[in-house]
Amino acid sequence: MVTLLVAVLTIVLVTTSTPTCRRSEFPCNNGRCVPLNRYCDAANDCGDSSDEPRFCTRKCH
Ligand SMILES: [Ca+2]
Repeated sequence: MVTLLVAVLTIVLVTTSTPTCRRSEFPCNNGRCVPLNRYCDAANDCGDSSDEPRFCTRKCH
């Protein structure tokens, strides 16, 4: 039973610690989420410029 509890706790921890961005959002490196249409728009929306990679293709993935 203890193993099961540990497994459940691990799953909860993993799912809550990972950035939960919507499908329509881009997950920033700093954990923030910005709308995908803000990706590669030459404006630093994340705050750490992770939505503005060096080689922007203007393609939303
Ligand atoms: Ca941007």
